[in-house]
Amino acid sequence: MKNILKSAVALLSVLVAFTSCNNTSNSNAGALSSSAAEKVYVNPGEHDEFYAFISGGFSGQLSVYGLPSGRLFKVIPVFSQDAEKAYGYNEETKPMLNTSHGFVPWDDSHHPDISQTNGVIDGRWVFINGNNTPRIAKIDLSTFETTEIIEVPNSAGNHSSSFVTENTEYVVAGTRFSIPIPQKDMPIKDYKGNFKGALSFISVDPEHGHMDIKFQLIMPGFDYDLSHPGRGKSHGWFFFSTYNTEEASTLMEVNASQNDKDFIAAVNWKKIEEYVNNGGGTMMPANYAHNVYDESTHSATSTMIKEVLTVNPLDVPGAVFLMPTPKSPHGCDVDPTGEYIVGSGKLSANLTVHSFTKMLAAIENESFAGDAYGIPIIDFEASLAGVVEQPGLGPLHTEFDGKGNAYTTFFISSEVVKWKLGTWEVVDRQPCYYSVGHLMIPGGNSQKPFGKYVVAMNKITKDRYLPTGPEVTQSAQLYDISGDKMELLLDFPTVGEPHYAAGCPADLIKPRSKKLFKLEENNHPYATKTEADTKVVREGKDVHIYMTTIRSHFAPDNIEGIKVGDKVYFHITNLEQDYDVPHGVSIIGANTSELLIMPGQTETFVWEPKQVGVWPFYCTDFCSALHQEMQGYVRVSAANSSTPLRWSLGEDIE
Ligand code: RUQ
Ligand code: CUA
Repeated sequence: MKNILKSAVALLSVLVAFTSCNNTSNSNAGALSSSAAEKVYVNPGEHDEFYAFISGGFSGQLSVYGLPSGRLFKVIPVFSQDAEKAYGYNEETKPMLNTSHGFVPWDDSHHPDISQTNGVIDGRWVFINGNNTPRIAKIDLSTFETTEIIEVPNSAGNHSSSFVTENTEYVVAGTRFSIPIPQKDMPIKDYKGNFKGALSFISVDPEHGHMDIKFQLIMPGFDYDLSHPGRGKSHGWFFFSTYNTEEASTLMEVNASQNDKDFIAAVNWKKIEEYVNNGGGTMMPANYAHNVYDESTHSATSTMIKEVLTVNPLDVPGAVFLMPTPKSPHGCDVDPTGEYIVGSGKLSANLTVHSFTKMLAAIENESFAGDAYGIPIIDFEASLAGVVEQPGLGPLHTEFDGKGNAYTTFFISSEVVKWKLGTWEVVDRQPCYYSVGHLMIPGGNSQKPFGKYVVAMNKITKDRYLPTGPEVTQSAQLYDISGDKMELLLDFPTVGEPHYAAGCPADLIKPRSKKLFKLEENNHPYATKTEADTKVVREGKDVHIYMTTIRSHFAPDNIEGIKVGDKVYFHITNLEQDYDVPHGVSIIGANTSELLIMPGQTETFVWEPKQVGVWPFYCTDFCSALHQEMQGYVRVSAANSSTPLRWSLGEDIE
């Protein structure tokens, strides 16, 4: 035990030493050529060539940037409440954040992935995982809004997620932490052999994108870290990196770093799908939320689902295999041809690359080196395609340019290293500032990457920006990879931790981007489609205000007869039918956020007035030259008063 501790401390101090030495050597900062500036400069009024969807990490959101400029366009609220957009605050979107643990207004979002058709990104949806309270979200890229969130049962730390198969048949979510399945009260020390890890295959309806958990593969109690789908020749398979194959449950930095090799699990999901379609698997009681936002009612609903189909890997022989991979592999990346599976052993000196073809041959020849809980372990040499020797320290993630090159990030030596698939030779390296995690090449997770730029997403910024107190901005860096040598072009700050990103050519999304919601298609139960239909309705202590907005007034704008103790619902429909004319609204003392209502949309907030008086409300979004006139009053009387309920616009309430 003492020895283990000692070696852990030694290892840690090496890691710390590397990190800090890198962070103080700011060697080539400011050494950019003027051509670098030209390469990222987008003329005022012109558009960027690529969209980059960068996750916010612990902000729980997804932000949209342009490349090469690094300009921020939008923060899309996904797992966290956003007062600016009323997401998770208005009545319509609160159900999006419902879970089996109740309303959960935050999460840690890591890996966005864009939907694909025939192995090529199609720009329809982005999927992203919530780690902490396991969820997968879908964002519609015609509205840039979160339209669906499904909770993942039997999971904890939904980290090896959310990656899509070649035709978006599935978005896959693997658990980082193994847990008792089903959950129960038991001693932690009995982890080994008893805790399990669920790998969830969530089907995606090809038309509407509706998500549904098709099955969960219940695997041994390892930690499932990252994953990627097979593509091309390996379509039908999915690969998951694992660590803690030791199945330790305490002092993991030491105890989960004992084994010389952990595994990349190879899952033939086509085979399991067939098994399940033929009635295989065990239906298990569960309780998880499925939240869907309906664009026509502009409202979300949350449904609790009570069972989930589980599959024991031993029941589907030939479907699951383990490929030994040195030293706690983190990234598990598949090249555009589908032949190579790159395992980034965090504590390994080398990068291990497996061959899909050799893996199949090894399975055929039964070149196995034992098993883990009955799952065959493929002989290490049998699936090995090659090794990139000593490329750097602390490899994490790899992306591909589609021209036979791979780019791997190294956290400890703080660099991106370019190497060649097949010959495994390192051909270039560029420093990152600092401690890079993921990197992203637009389309890099598909058969067709757009190998012009790579974005490096860093964990530490230190001296790169003006100081802003103890917390320095988070940041990403853009490199030109169109030539033989990578060239650093740009640093740009990000919202939240730029954990990972997905990118695609702007032309894929731009033409389909929605400009407004058609008023005649608004099916919100409290929609008001003309000013003539506006009204105020009392139902006991609940008061429903059917209000409209159009430049530059609210209808009605004077309301009387509200009483202390009422619960007042402002249902506001924006009658505008022009691009880019939202109106906002809030009222003094409201315990919720503003509303920001898009043209043709209806949204609702609740106000519980606590004081007698005449209280103003106003438009919060500068919408016209007379925006400042866009205001109104609500008269609040005592609970026992007899002030009649009346409302008006353009005339006095008599
Ligand atoms: S993991 S920095 Cu959350 Cu994406 Cu490798
Ligand atoms: Cu409407 Cu400002």
